[in-house]
Amino acid sequence: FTDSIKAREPVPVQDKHVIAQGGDAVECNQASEPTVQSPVPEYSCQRSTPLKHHNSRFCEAMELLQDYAEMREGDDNYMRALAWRRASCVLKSLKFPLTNIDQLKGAKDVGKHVEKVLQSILDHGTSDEVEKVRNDPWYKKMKIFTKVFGAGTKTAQEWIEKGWTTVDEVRQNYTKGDWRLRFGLAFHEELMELVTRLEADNFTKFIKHQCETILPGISVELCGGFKRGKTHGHDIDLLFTHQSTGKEVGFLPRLLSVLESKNLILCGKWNRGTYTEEAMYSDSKRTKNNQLDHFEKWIGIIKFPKKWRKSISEEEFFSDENVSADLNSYEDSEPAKKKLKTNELSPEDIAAQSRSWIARRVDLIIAPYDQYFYALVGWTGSKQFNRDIRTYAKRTHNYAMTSHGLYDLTKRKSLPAKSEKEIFDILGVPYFPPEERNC
Ligand code: DCT
Ligand code: MG
Repeated sequence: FTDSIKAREPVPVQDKHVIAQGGDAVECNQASEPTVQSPVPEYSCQRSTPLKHHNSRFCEAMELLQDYAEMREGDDNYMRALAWRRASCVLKSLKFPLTNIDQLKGAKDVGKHVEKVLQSILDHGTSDEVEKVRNDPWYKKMKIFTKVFGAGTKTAQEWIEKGWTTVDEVRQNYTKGDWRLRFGLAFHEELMELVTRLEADNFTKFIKHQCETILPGISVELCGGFKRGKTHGHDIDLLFTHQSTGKEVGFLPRLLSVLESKNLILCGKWNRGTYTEEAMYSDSKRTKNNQLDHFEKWIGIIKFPKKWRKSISEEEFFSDENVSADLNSYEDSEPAKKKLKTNELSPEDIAAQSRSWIARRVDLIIAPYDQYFYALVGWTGSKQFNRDIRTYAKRTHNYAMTSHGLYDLTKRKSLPAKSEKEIFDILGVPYFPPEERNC
């Protein structure tokens, strides 16, 4: 089955001078430059935000300031980061390139500080504030270190305090860390190479094929940035469900053992689902073990045979022998095989081997069908879209929204949905397809 949603019908052009889409509007008369029509819908989830837009240079600058604020501790910085992101989202949803600050009159989330930065970029092509951050040695190091799989801002800060400036230096000196960091450091360069859409499609196809024997009827959906139309991403997010709620129980361990038997798993962690009724209304806060939600999931690194980088014929693709043959060429090499079995081979040793695969970050998430469409919205993102639609739900309706569902906090009841469109309808938000949720 598929999520049977048709793309939102384009809003007809009401007047040759006004282009309106999903509540966001641009006044565009011949005599003057276009301006946003007031009021701009307050929440980014009420506006269409395409991947390609007209204001990249402004958004890049504001998101750099957001990034910088996010790396620094404290509530003030958290709020600052959010403010830069919100302003950037407004610019992303404009249907015209900004050429004059007055065009933003009436736009929400564009305060004096934002205006100052934008004005500077309009006047000089750059902003001193942005360039100062861009060249800040601390920021540069944080930027490098927080890209390592498993390293958050705290770990990155710790490495900077040790005086390390490159990932190589960390690799040579850092002996602590969980499995994520050990593999993240060893395979850093490879994991920094973005996953292509073709690789993501090939992997999805491969998984779907395995599912046919493991659990017929299970649905597999490629989510995250790829679902929003991105051609590259830092990982692959696959969401699974089964229309008969309950059938999905026990599926993930079976899929993992198939992947294991084909020697496709480099490392990873399986997390049991921790969902309880209470999680439904306990807002969108992170779970105890710092997970985004309570779904059963596997987070890890898969060994992608290099041939998955290209288009592959059906026959070649689904021949199991081909997948294992590729990997066996590595596994058979002695003493690697023996060492692997006895766990003597370190992540660094594995990375240094000549191999026919590359490391790719993969998340596998299981959603029971009665929570599925909320999970689909959540795992499609973007992160900011989720933030905004959840804030909107709370402030406008007193609903708690998570990837598990929508809960009416006043009436104390949950609001189930049978499609993504229904979720938007319940909330009174115009339906935007994933490609327009790139805020
Ligand atoms: N998500 C979220 N909050 C976060 C992180 C993620 O709501 N803090 C949601 C939104 C997208 C989805 O989970 C997948 O997350 P990522 O893979 O981190 O993001 P992405 O949009 O898929 O980006 P990329 O293409 O780089 O993987
Ligand atoms: Mg992703």
